[in-house]
Amino acid sequence: MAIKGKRNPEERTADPAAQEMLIRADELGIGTAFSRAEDMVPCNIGGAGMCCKMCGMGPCRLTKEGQTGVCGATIDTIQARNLLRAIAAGGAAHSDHGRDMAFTLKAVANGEAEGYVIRDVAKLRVIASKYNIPIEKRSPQEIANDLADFYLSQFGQQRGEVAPIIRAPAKRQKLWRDLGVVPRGIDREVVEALHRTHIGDDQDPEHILSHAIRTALADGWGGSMIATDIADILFGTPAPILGQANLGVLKDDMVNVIVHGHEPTLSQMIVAATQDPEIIEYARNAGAKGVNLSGICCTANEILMRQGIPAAGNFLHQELAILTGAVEAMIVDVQCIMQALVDLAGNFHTKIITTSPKVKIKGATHIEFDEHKALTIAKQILKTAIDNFKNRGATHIPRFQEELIPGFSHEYINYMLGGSYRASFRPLNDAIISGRIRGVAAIVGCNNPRSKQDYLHTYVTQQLLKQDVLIVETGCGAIAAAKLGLLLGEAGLDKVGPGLREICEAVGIPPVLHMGSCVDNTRILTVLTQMVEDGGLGDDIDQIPAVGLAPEWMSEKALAIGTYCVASGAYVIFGGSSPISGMPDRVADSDIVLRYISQGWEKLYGGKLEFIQDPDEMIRATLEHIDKKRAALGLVEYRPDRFGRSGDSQMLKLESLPLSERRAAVYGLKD
Ligand code: SF4
Ligand code: MSK
Repeated sequence: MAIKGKRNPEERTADPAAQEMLIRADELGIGTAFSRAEDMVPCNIGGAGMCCKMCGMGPCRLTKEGQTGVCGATIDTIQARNLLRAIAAGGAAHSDHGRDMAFTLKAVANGEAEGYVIRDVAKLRVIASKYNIPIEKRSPQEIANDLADFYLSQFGQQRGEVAPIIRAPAKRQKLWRDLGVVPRGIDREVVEALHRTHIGDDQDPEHILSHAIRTALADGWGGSMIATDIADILFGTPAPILGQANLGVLKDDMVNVIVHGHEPTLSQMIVAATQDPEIIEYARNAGAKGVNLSGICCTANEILMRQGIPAAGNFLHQELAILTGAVEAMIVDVQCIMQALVDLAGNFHTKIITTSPKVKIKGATHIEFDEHKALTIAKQILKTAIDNFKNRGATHIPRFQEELIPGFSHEYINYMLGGSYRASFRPLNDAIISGRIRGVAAIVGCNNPRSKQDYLHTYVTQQLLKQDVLIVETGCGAIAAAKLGLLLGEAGLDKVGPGLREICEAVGIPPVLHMGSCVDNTRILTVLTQMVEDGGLGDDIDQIPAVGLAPEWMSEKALAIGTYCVASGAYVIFGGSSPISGMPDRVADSDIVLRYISQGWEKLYGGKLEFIQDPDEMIRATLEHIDKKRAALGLVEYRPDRFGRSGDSQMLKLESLPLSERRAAVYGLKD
């Protein structure tokens, strides 16, 4: 999507804190992703997926009718190969994170990981039981050791089925088996994806795209699901907790340390180290009141939903946080880390500290993380940040922050709907069946500086809430909603439809549920599966009135997530531009692949992937799909006027009325 000219701050972002920082960036003459997006006109051929650079005979750009690459590759083959490679890269990123989590679990089980303990033994036992790992009369360490070995074996599994797919609805598993897309192990699927897309290999677009499905499934029902399981076992399954979001969480009188990226292993230990008396004393001796930890991107989500550590922002806030001049260190691990950070930090005193053996940035300080001595390394990193406090110059921290309640794991939603003894999704299913809740939308994914930051996320969220659609969110989308105050019960309820409001008030939940980081989209798969199992909404995920949206997507991981959700039966809408849009006005049929992943995949999987730029059209398509699924299930037509006469707020209003008027209000009766 090309941007026409320089935008003013209100056109660049919907977030007032970000607007303030962009004005500061302009005053200081410092570029950001927002300005670079304006300067960088995207290549319309590559952007449409019409360029191939898979071999040295190219790159080949197919811009004329009937044109092929030097090898004879057609436009649909090239687009399918490009999409498969992107999905393979995205799935690899998530799943490699899952593998590292499994190594950490193994080390913790064997007492080799300094500072870590197994926090959720109940979840460990539940997960181990799913794979027939014995749990009776065994210590958590013994069970964890076996589970770690089992999970580690899944990544490189050469034959058979990746184990977590047994957690999908039975009908879906059968469909995948019938279509031959059950993944073996993520390593095998990614290698095969690269092989198939090499010059002279797979050249049937539909065949290529079926491997895209298999690769994405290896991520969603494999590597990513494993990552979420282990993060919960080691660091605790999230439950609601009060947190804050936006740049206002930075503090003038404290050493500000930001963790950014995706892996919870180091950030959890940084959380522990900030509370260590030795570190607090060290910070005081440096003239600060202490260490103020916050997060950016999905590392932020990981520690926000478990410990309530504030989120300084989402993807596009990484540069803006440094522009405050108040950040002593930004500690990064993997994924979504802009190379621009180092140059930007050169204008201030901020140290960019890389920690992953997989990620180095020229000019950054590298302090490599090793889970075997995690606490020691965490303290070393914090001392480096504290030592930098004396170098701080003028600061400019925007005073914007909102409170939020994150932490709605699948387990907690189950509990909150039914209590300890009747944990169930029954009330949610019943609310959908009765039409109080029209349907469910998962709004997930990134920020993209080519669109107005947070606007699409929050606009679509707010409009769907008014239509009684319950929203679950992850990743940067969740932080966008948090910054707007939508992740608080009372704060959000005056903005939602009457039926949804009754449910939120009765259960005591906000209408937007924060379910975690982008790797945690697998929690949504688990929720959908349980909704199927609890009955009344069909016997497979594709029958549930639900839609997934990634309005501001930008990463290859988002494409992998979208594809595994489609393969699981969901309608998925991406905003912004499509990486395989083609240019049908210049090359007829250059949108074959685009049509195939919508109509073709829908015929096979019941789910489809579409790219829609206009937010109102996204909302229309979402509601149309939800209503179509409701009708197919034979549910009552959605009619908001039938609800809104119960719930806490209504009760308070009624209490002030005389009895006769109360009866009239509730039952429409007249004396
Ligand atoms: Fe061109 Fe074919 Fe090589 Fe691609 S694989 S760059 S289309 S010759
Ligand atoms: S961090 S992948 S920008 S959600 Fe998970 Fe945000 Fe997207 Fe990165």
